This record gives sequence, structure tokens and C-alpha cells, in this order.
Amino acid sequence: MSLEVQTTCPYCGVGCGVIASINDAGSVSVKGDPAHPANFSRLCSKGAALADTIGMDGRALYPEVDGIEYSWEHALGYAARKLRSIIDEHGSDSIAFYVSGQLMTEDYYVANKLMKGFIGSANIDTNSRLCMSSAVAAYKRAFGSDTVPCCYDDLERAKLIVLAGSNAAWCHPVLYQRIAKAKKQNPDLIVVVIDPRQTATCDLADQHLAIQPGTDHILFKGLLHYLTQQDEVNHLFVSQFTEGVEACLDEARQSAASLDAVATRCGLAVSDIKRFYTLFSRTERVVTVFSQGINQWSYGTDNGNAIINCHLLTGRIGRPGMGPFSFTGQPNAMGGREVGGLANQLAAHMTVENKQHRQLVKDFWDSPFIPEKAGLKAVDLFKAIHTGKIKAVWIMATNPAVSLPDSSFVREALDKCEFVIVSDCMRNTDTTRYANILFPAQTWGERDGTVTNSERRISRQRAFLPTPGQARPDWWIIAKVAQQMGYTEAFNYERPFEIFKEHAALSGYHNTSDKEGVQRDFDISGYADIDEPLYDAMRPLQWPITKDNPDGTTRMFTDGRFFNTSGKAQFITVKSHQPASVTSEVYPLILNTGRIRDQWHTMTRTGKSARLSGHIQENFIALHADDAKQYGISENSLVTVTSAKGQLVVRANVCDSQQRGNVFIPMHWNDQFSGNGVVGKLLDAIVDPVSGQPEFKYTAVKIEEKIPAWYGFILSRRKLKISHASYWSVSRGRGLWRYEVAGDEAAGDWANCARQLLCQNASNVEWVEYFDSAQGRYRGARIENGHLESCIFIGPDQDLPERDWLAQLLEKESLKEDERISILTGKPLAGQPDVGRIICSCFNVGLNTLKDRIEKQHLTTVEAIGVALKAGTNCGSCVPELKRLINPAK
Ligand SMILES: Nc1nc2c(c(=O)[nH]1)N[C@H]1C(S)=C(S)[C@@H](COP(=O)(O)OP(=O)(O)OC[C@H]3O[C@@H](n4cnc5c(=O)[nH]c(N)nc54)[C@H](O)[C@@H]3O)O[C@H]1N2
Ligand SMILES: Nc1nc2c(c(=O)[nH]1)N[C@H]1C(S)=C(S)[C@@H](COP(=O)(O)OP(=O)(O)OC[C@H]3O[C@@H](n4cnc5c(=O)[nH]c(N)nc54)[C@H](O)[C@@H]3O)O[C@H]1N2
Ligand code: SF4
Ligand SMILES: [Mo]
Repeated sequence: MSLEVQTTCPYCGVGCGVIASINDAGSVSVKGDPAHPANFSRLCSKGAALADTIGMDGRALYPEVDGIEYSWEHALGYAARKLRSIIDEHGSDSIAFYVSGQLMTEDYYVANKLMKGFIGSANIDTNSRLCMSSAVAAYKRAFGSDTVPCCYDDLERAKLIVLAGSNAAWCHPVLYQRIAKAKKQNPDLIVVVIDPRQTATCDLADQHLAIQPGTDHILFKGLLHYLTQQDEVNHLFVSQFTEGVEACLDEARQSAASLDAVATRCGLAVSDIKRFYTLFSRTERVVTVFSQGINQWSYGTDNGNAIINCHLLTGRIGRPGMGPFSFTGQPNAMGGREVGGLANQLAAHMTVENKQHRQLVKDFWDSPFIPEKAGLKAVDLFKAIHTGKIKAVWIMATNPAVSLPDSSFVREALDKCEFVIVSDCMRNTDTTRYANILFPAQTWGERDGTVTNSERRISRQRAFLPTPGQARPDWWIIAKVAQQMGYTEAFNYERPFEIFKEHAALSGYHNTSDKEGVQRDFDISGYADIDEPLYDAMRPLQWPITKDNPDGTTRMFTDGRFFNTSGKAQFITVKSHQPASVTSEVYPLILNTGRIRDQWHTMTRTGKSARLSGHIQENFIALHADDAKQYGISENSLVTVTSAKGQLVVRANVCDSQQRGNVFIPMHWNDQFSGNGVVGKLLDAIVDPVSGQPEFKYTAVKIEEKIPAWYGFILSRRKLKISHASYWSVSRGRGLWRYEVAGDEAAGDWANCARQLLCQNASNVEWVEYFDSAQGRYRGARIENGHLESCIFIGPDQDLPERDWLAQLLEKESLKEDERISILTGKPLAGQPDVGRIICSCFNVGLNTLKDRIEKQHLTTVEAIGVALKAGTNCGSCVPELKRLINPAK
């Protein structure tokens, strides 16, 4: 017997439906929900590995005050008293909440209500500021509302899909797969990828525009001008439904009329630009997808509007198969926008600056206050913590010590802050380290609530696991603190559906176009009377969802009416910009940051999965072979990367996907998984003046090979605390931890150091070792009850044994004599091949195995690889990499 629950994946904004099964023994498995309209049963590698990440290791299990276990009653009481006393002494703007697109709508709603309605400050901002805020601001400027016009179905109906600054193959893999399938069924569907890097997404591209970073707005201004010249203007649409076209076209004419000039600025060939412009102008059904390569700039909002302008000029919006489509990042980035999670928004898509909106929300909540001015946006909020203006901050479901730019400054701010509360499901993150109070939160599988995906679809996350320790839902923690602060009635929630119901009612409150009303796009008043059984049975629908329209809304702006006062969409005149950071002789390279396929953000959950950690085990810098040569970097060496802000050390990955002069480091590694790998410390906190979104994609850096005195690695069943190493990085393997280490100090007493590290003070340890003092090579192994517990290999260079066959030995329950000997000789026994880096995480198929089979069996298609090795036949996330193995030129 097993229990099956329909829920939603907690990772990206695709919002896939998941069926979680839990059997009598308590073991959990997941599969894609065939009935969910986002994924129709597909899951990517992260979704497919969800069962691996729900384990208890590392969880925060009880409330703590200054590191000491407290009861809920005392911890909540202490938090409430301390917040109250800071407010009494310094005013309501002296406290702040920093929340997250990974909270559920119910949590988010309660946090926003407490801060804006009852504490009376707008100092609540969210990590969506780092993610979606430029897209939000661009939509609001153009449409008068934060409305994503499109739906996933449009991807299948389009004839041209432009993916601008989106690595969907790794970041929205199920949408990528939907596009791939659409392309297969309809060979006329053209895909253009605009990205300075050659990403896995380019695998699908008919055209890849390897643009100069930060120049997309120029490319799209040039397109706007081109469309005018070709008379591809939808005159009827422009005259009836838009405003501001002349000024916008004037500017484009002045700054982007010449194809040559655009080509030079964007670093592209004129012929390539012409091809793209021709495709766009000739194809009616165009969807332009945009993501962080567009948003994360000090002019990300203008980037977004440059794209939207082209869709307005051609009237390609509000109809099937077309529109400007921002893919949201987090599972509930969209839900956060609905409840006013951003410091300049109010609940239900209303704005702080609008008097009528303020009154409406105040009346509905019957609250003592509504702030009259917007609160501080994420980066400014942490600056105000640093100066001491903000004295208390409550951080929920985000890890700002890693994810904000200028992370050393952020850590300093948290260190200085008088009172830091952190609500997290994990005990040890780079941020919980600064918590005066740590609240243990429930997480995926335990919590109940709703999330909204990139196409405005609201889905349920449902609990199917028991809650460990004393963890509680985030909404419960916030409501309890609110009640202890004296707001008993307004936060008297017992169940999440009550919060959702209130949120739904607010969305419909005076939401009319008559004199008393203020018409808003966001309306889910169809749920205003929802009860618990209905909430439990909720189907995934797209808002608006009203009583007249109970099945939701596929597409927005179908009638050409927008939410600006005039009812018309606005063309936004976009000036020409340069990135804030400038390359120089000292810092000659451009650093781009972003994501890898199998890790989620700061790795607190995906880092627990051996399956997901197998794909890329160590932090790296990707760079072009010519740059590697110029700066003296050899493949796989350690590299010191320095910017004006800081320094880190990562592994070199010399590859053909980077342009010259451009390097890439992922955003994921933190202090739990590396000694010195947080990329945020290299970045300056420069933001877009409109949206407040930081410039994550462009920082001037220099690189240098780091030559340590020794290199080494450790495999261990137990987690270790590394000392004596100037470089370390750890990743999860099956039943073990893998450490890569290096040190600057010449080797001392290896035997003693190694034994101490691996055995601590354990008695009854069998320790075997080999030491070649002339060559500085050392090998040691701890054997316990006949099995290999841990082993360490040190040498003066990178000529160390392969790791994978040793990892296989660690999995064995007992070692044979020849296996023991092989550890000390550092050579695998015959017949124990090294599978190499894991490419297919579902079936654990490594690079060496793949290369070997491809060569020996002459495999020429992904399907053939699937038949031979099963690789690529489950979630499909590795298919782009498999294709590149078969055809390296692509
Ligand atoms: N595996 C995985 N998936 C995720 C996440 C994760 O952590 N891991 N996070 C989720 C979240 S919150 C988000 S926001 C999304 C982000 O999803 P994406 O935006 O697709 O991801 P990124 O890797 O940040 O950046 C996308 C691409 O922008 C490119 N880029 C950089 N500069 C420029 C430029 O000037 N112009 C253009 N056109 N492109 C440029 C980068 O090279 C990169 O390939 O992913 C979501 N999905
Ligand atoms: N250099 C660089 N930096 C970036 C980016 C980039 O492209 N480059 N991208 C930015 C973007 S788009 C984003 S979205 C951010 C993301 O950055 P973060 O939000 O900081 O990253 P996460 O690791 O997702 O943090 C979520 C935290 O919430 C915890 N958590 C999980 N579930 C729950 C729950 O149910 N309740 C509570 N209370 N806690 C929970 C997790 O353990 C984790 O500590 O990073 C940004 N930073
Ligand atoms: S694409 Fe992957 S990470 Fe995103 S929601 Fe679907 S299964 Fe989860
Ligand atoms: Mo994001």
C-alpha cells in the first residue's frame, strides 16, 4: 500500500505537478503528474531527485535563541518583545523583513500584512528583487500592471521563439522540453537563442546570437527601427491600444538605425542581425522569452521594455502563440508579486504610492496603518542594516549571505545588526550563522499552501510527510509573533485555507471599473468563499479566476485593454546604457554568473543529493582556451579570481562555450560546500534605479593560476571539518562526502594530520598508510569493521588517483585483501573502470562510460545512447549534453 499525493515541485517557476508516493515503510518516491498542465508528467533532474533531498540531515529541528534550544512559547515571546521594544524606541521603519519567492502565498500574505498593515512600515522586500523585479517594473511601465500576458501553450503555438538571456535547458528544463517537442512536431518552428555563452539551450537553436554582454537593449532598439522601416507596424493596434510610440521610435532612429552600429555594439555580424530581424519581422507568431540575462542589469527594466516595445509595435500580444514572456525563477516568484512582497507594492497587485489603493487595503484589513511611501529595496535594506538605521531584520526562506551581491558587506551588516531572526528549514546555512533567533520552518513535503508559476497558474503544494522535530509552517510562525505583538484578531489563523480565502477576497475587493472601484488585473475572487475541502481539492488554474470565469484565464490583454489610467499600453523610450563595471588593464575579463543544471541556488537542499551533485562536483570558472593560454591557466588547475570587491579560488574549466574575454562562475557555492567559493563577494551591489535589481551578469575581474604546495582529496562516510588546507570543496556522493583539497604550506607531518582529520579521537581504528617522503606523496585509509570508512590522497601535483573507483570501494561492506592493497598503491584493480563525471543523474551514467560506448558502438543519436545505456531516457535534462558528445561542433 502506498499513499499518493498530488503536489507541486518546490524548485523553479515552471511549477510542475508532482505525484509523491509514500509507502508503508515511509520511503518516498516521486513522478511527474500526468494531469498537471505545466508538465503533463515530465520532470527534470531536480524534480526527479526530490526524494533524495527530504532527508533529515541538516534540518533545523527546534527554535534557538543565541544557539540555545528554546521552547516555541519562549522563542516567539522573545521575538515579539524585542521587535516591539525596537519599534517603540526607534520607530516602525527601524525593522525589516527580507522574504522569498520560495515562501508560499499564504506565508507571504501574512508577512506582508504584518509589516505593511500592522507594524506600519513598507520595509518588507524579497529575494525576487534579485530575480524578477526588472521584469515586474517593465510590465508595469508598459501595461500599468504586473501582468505576464502569455501561457505555456503559446510556446507550442509560436512559429518563432526568441530566448533572450535564458538558459532554459538548465533552468526551466520542462519548458525547454516542451519547446523541443514542439519543434519536432513542427519543423517550421524557429528558435533563436541570445546569450553571450554557448549554453545547453543553444542545442535547440536555429540561430545563436552570441551577443556582447549587456547590449540586448541595443539589439531590440535596432529591431524596433527595422520593423518600422519594413512597415511591419500593426498600425491599428498601435493607434487604438498604445501610447508613446513616436518618442520611442525617434530615439531608436537616433541610436540604433544603422545595422553596422548595432552590430558593432552587440559584437555580432551584420548578416546575423539581419537574419534575426528578418525572421522576427516576417513571423507573426513570435514569443520572446526573457530571463536573468535580461533582468539582472543596472538597466534591466529598460532591457525588458526594449523587448516589449517590439511586441507592441507589431501588436503581437494577447493572441495565441505570441507575446513577451518573462520566465519566473522561483516556484512562487509570481505569488509573492500577488501579495505585495516587494517593498513598493501592496497586496493584490496594488501599489504603496496610490492613495486609493492604500485606503482600500487599510479598510479591508481594518488595520491601524498603511505606509505612505515605499520601503527599502533589498540592496538598500542591507545598506540600512549596515549603517544601523535598521536594527532588526527577519529573514525567511532565503540565504542573503550567499545570494546578494557584495556578500562580504552583507555578512558585515548581519554581524553588526542588533537583532537577526532567521526562519529556515536548514540548521546551518551561511545566513543562519548570524541568527539571534532561529525558527525551524517546515519545508516541501510537510507544508500546505499555494504557489503560482510563470504562466499565472496557482497550484497546491500538499503535505505528505510528518513534520520533523518542532518545525512549523512559516505562516504559523509569523502569525504567532504578530499575535504576541498584540495583533490577536487580525492574525487569528488556524489553517492555511483561511489565509488563502482572505487573500482571494482582497483581490476582488472593489475590483471594478465603476466609481467606487479600482480595477486590477489580479483577481481570484472566484475563491473568496473557498472552504477547506475545496482548497484541498483545488485544481491548478490561471488567474484571473472569478465567479464569472471560474476556470481561469489562459491569456491576458486579448481585448487590447491595459491597466494604465488611459487603458492603453505605453511604449517606453529606452536610452542606451553601459554596464556599471568597467574592464581595465588590471581587471581585463568580464565575469558572468548564473546557474548549473543540477544545483538549486545556495545548495542547501540539492547539495544533499548525491545524484544531483554528481553532475558538477566542484565550483569552477569557465573560460575560453585563448584566455587560459594568455593568463597561464591550465585545465583543472586552481584559479584565483579577483575583482575590486574581493577574491575567491575555483577550478579551471577551459571550454568552448565562452567567448574570449568572458568568464562564468556559478552562483551556487557557499561556505558549507567550499572554503572560499562564494561568487557574491566579487560583485558590487549596483542596481537598476527603476527596479532595484542588481547587476549580477557583469563584473570586471582578473585571473591567475594558483599553485599550491600540495593537492589532495578525501573520501569519507562521515562529514569532516577541514583544516590545514588553503583550498577545499566538498560534494555529496552515494553514502559519502568527497573533498578536494590543496594547501600552501609545505607538507609537514602528514601521517599525524591525516590521521587526526579522518579519525579524530576515535579508538579501535585500523589505519593503513603509505608515505613516499622523497616525492611528497601520502595515502592513508581508515578501515572499520572490515569496510573502508575514509581515505586520503595527497601529492605535490594533480597526479592523484581517479576518485570514482575509490568511491565504489567505500560503498562496499567489506574489503578484500587486493582491494586494500589497491588503496595503498592508488591504482584500481583490473576491471574496475572509472565512470567519470556523471552526465545522466537519473541512471548514474558517467562521461567516460558514455565516451567509451559512443566510440565502441558507433552511437550517433541520443536515442541510440538511450537504448545502450538508458542515459537521457528519464527526465531528459542531460539530452543537450548527450547531443554535444555525439556532435561536439553543435
Ligand atoms: N538548475 C537550476 N534551475 C533554476 C535555478 C537554479 O538555481 N538552478 N533557479 C531558478 C531561478 S530563481 C531563476 S531566476 C531562473 C534563472 O534562469 P536563467 O535566467 O535562464 O538562468 P541564469 O543562468 O541566471 O542566466 C541565463 C543566461 O543569461 C545569460 N546572459 C548573461 N549576460 C547576458 C546578456 O548580456 N545578454 C543575454 N541575452 N544573456 C546574458 C547567461 O550566460 C545565462 O546563460 O532559474 C530557475 N531555475
Ligand atoms: N551571483 C549571482 N547571485 C544571484 C543570482 C545570480 O544569477 N548570480 N541570482 C539571484 C536570484 S535570481 C535569486 S532567486 C536568488 C536566490 O537566492 P536565495 O533565495 O538566497 O537562495 P536559496 O538557496 O534558494 O535560499 C532559500 C533558503 O530557504 C530555505 N528554505 C527552503 N524551504 C524553506 C521553507 O519552506 N521555509 C523556510 N523558512 N525556509 C526554507 C533554504 O534552506 C535556503 O536557506 O539568488 C540571487 N543571487
Ligand atoms: S522544471 Fe524541474 S525544477 Fe522546474 S518545476 Fe519542473 S521539475 Fe521542478
Ligand atoms: Mo531567481
